[in-house]
Amino acid sequence: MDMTTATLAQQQPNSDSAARKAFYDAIAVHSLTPLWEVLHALVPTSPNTPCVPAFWKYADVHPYLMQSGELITAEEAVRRVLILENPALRGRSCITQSLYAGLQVILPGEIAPSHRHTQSALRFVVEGSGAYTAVDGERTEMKPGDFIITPSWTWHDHGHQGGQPGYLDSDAPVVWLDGLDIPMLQFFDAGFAENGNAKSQAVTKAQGISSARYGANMLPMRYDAPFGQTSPIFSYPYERTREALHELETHADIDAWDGVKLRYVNPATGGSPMPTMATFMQRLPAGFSGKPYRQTDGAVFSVVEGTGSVTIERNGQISTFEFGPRDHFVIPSWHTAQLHSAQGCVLFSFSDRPVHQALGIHKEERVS
Ligand code: GTQ
Repeated sequence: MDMTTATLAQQQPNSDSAARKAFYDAIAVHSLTPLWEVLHALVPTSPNTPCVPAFWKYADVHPYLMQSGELITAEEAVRRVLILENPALRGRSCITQSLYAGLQVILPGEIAPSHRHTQSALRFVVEGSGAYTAVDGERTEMKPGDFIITPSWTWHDHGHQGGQPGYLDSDAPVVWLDGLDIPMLQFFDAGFAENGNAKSQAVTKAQGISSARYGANMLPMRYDAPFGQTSPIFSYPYERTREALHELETHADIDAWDGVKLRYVNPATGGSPMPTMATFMQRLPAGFSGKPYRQTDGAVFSVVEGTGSVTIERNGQISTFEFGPRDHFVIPSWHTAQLHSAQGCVLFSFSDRPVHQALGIHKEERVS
């Protein structure tokens, strides 16, 4: 040991805060920063999301959706959407750190022009009839409660046929919830997009062909995975989901946390419909008082039918939202949630669970 090392080893560290501050300032010039000041925040003892629980009552949001229709056309806006922005993450266009949600409005006669992007999208139809979405040459009707997918990098446009033959009664705006993995792709810096050269893409397939080919609990003899890891079924009609949940509520055990809850699947894999987002539909029977649970995947809810309430707790902070049809709310990561319904209700939800599962970091805790 030479003298210099010996001297250094024996010295007490200079814990003077002014000395440390001077040191931090000196290293900052070299794009360096001390881990020890941020270690606890970087590696928390449990998930410590900046997101907060939030609630969007449809009666409050609806007038603004309609006003947006007076301010801008779907064509000029490209997508006329009011983003559901987490109140703790204003300016970041996201509802959780990894998910985007918004309410899109289309008026009779309008077209939201064709484009494609690497972000995956889900549509959950909130109200109205007469609209369609087109994906990869096939159109599907949008009816309330339907869950529809736009796979990554597929051309898609939306239109409202109200006023046209066969759609004379559909004179009201159609509103749906958009759920996209925008923040995730932003995080990975992996977003690409292109505009189509026609407002509406050419219809090249019969309506219902995907559902016949992939959605009848059967698959083609030589399955071709037309959308890669994404489900080949791009519309999951509410009619069938509702019927399944109703049967289960009547004839099967009710889960003490979830009521009757099913997950949507990619029929070819049994996995989630999209690689980045899982979707769920659940029915809470009348008189349901759910037990508390928490999970690492923050989840966005759209109320389909009925009424109820959700209590969300984290570190002693409690929020309670009384919900009814077309209301939306978010339960952030690792917040303890409890669902209640006196009357009975149906809830759609989506989260980034498949990503947690792919990374082996998904965690769920069900409190008895
Ligand atoms: O419908 O393609 O809410 O590209 C945000 C981005 C909807 C869409 C959104 C989009 C879309």
